[in-house]
Amino acid sequence: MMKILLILPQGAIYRKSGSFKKSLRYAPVALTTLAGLVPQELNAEIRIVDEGVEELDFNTEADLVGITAITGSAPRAYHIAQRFRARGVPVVMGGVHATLMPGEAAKYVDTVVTGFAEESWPRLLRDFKQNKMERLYTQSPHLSLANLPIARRDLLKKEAYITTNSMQATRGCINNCDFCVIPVAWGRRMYFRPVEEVVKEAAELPGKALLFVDPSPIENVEYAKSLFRALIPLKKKWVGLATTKITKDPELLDLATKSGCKGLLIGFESVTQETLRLANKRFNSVNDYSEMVKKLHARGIAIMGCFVFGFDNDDKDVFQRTVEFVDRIRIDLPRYAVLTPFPGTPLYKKLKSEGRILKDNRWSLFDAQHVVFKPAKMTPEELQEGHYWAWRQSYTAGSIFKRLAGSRCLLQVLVPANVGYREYARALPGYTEEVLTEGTWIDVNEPVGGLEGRL
Ligand code: B12
Ligand code: SF4
Repeated sequence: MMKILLILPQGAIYRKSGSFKKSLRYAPVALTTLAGLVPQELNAEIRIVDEGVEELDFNTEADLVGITAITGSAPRAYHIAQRFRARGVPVVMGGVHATLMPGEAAKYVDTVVTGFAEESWPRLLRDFKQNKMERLYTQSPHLSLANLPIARRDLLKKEAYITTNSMQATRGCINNCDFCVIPVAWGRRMYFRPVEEVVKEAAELPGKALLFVDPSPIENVEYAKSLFRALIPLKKKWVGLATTKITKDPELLDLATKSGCKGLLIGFESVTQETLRLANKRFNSVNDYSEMVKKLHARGIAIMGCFVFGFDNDDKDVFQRTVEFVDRIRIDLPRYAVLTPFPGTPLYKKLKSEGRILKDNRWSLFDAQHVVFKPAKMTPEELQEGHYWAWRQSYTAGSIFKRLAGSRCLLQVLVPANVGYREYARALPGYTEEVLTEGTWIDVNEPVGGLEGRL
């Protein structure tokens, strides 16, 4: 019987021993999806290890290892690959970082898979069985998300997550925000699962809660409306991600509410309109933010609001202005990121051409919590300290109380989540470069190209 070991490596902050607690953690989707895609005829034994909730045993028996990685966890992925390959176990890597940097990944693993793998992964496994696995598998030009097998949630440590009912209806995004990886890695287009298949899967999941990991299913309004309409009879409650556009279409918002939407992760990004223009996120309107939040709260929808620090327009006042704004408009769960030039993005190209990337290739630091470039209107240290300050300030008891008292949405989830982020905020400064790079491996002296590093 073929033994397949699928691994989700985590950076130090998010590892089991780190500061990202269960109250913030829901089940990951990539590996359960890949496990579901393993062809039946291979009769394989599959194990999933998420380093966020368990320790990886490097001696685990396996015929083939599959690793997924985002940029911040790529060095950890390479380290893990090196350990298994030293034992003679072949390693395959896929996911966003391998898609952005296939040439780099190929130096550390046997096979690289780029793009969405619904067609290529089963093909790879059949090739492996016949001893003819290739070095690179790319996304099929005819990729379809119809008739897909159901994700193997049964392989997860169920008790380690707030919910294992994570799922998806769409992939990709049509927008083109300057700092975002999604349009670069997967193209500016969306892929859709047939609505009836999504609803069937949702109906069969246990309990009332659902979590959609789609970057923004509402970018195709007609698809989103038909999905929401079809979800209404299930009487489930769901949280997901969406752009600010969701509040601009009253029918869409009403349908989302009726379908059981209880929480949305929204990228507000900045409280300055000019910054949004520079970041190519013009559809966000700062003047509307307060009204938007009121509209969502009035429908019982809580908001995880994401903000980014370090844009060229940001000066040292940006932290205080943002924190005050977040308190004033009552964002239920604020999340701050440091602007990060992920490889391949327009932002990366701009900063690289200006000689402003300070930590190129030090991917462990590319976790959106650490400064890896030279900001325009402050020093890197001021940006890092201001970022830590904003996290701490937004998660003081006073701020949590003010925000939640003003919102009163989904309190059974948001009180523990706020407490979880309070701990996370306090722990963040402890994750220094030394801590983050420990247990990871990448030969930083070796010059690694950007997208030109493709195979
Ligand atoms: C949901 C999500 C989250 C959730 C994760 C919840 C969870 N439990 O899954 C939360 C909100 C917690 C989160 C956090 C973060 N996230 Co996030 N997240 C996403 C999002 C929107 C969806 C991920 C997903 O599940 N997709 C569905 C699966 C099925 O798709 P997939 O992973 O791409 O897998 C497919 C293929 O890539 C391929 N594949 C993947 N792995 C492998 C492995 C093998 C062996 C093979 C063969 C194939 C393969 O096959 C799959 C099927 O086709 C993505 C955007 C995106 N569209 O991917 C961002 C994204 C991955 N996140 C991103 C970032 C930056 C972060 C944070 C660092 C943000 C922050 N500010 O702190 C943190 C890091 C957390 C951590 N643990 O390290 C970036 C990564 C960029 C980069 N280059 O690193 C992305 C791309 C968003 C973006 N716009 O830039 N995230
Ligand atoms: S709207 Fe969100 S997912 Fe789409 S490109 Fe912009 S940041 Fe990325």
